Amino acid sequence: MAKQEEVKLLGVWNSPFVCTVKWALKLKGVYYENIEEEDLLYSKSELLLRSNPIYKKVPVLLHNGKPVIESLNILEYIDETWPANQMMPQDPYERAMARFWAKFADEKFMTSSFEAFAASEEEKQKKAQVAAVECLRFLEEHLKGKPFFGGETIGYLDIAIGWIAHWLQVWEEAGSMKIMDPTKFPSINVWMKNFVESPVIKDDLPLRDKMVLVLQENRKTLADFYKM
Ligand SMILES: N[C@@H](CCC(=O)N[C@@H](CS)C(=O)NCC(=O)O)C(=O)O
Repeated sequence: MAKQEEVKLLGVWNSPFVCTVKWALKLKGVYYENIEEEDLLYSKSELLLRSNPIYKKVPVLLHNGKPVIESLNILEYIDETWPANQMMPQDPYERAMARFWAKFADEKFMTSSFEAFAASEEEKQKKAQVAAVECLRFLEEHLKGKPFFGGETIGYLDIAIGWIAHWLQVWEEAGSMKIMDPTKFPSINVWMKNFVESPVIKDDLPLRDKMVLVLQENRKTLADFYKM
């Protein structure tokens, strides 16, 4: 990285979206300054409001002062800006597919699995749990016994949906429910282990027990905030 470059990451310690960006920067060997929001749900910093006035969400990557927002978009920006350890597949069809699965996991799987933890009513929780299991079935089919979605090594899709390997268990525990069944999803099960044990990932995983505790304490607040 050229000396004059300045890279800052605005985030919070327990955000799956923020961690995907941390993993990508680590994979690329990019040094960055980590800046944490203190109370994201109730009071956002001036820097966040200025950098992401539309969504007011983290992560925000500040590259030489210029903000890049939306985690999947940030991952692609990182891949194009620092070409070492290419994350995106070279083939245009494979790239389109990787983007598709990343969006699917974000929009369908994350929403349903988080709702299965947080939803205020039991019926809503159960419905979300069924929807989440269905998503996992599709991901299992897509992975088909490969060590990583990127093939033999971690790629864009692994990073983009890597939160599954760590956060899903946290939501299951905090919500006293189960989505992941290793006997039904053996490839995903192996991938989860491969992913969290990988040298690029393992040092940038928020503490599991701390996350469970925080989620249990704030379940109602989160359900209200996300209108679940
Ligand atoms: N689609 C966004 C989602 C980011 C997101 O939801 N971030 C959460 C933290 S995990 C946030 O900033 N929440 C504050 C809010 O919703 O006001 C992305 O991929 O970057």
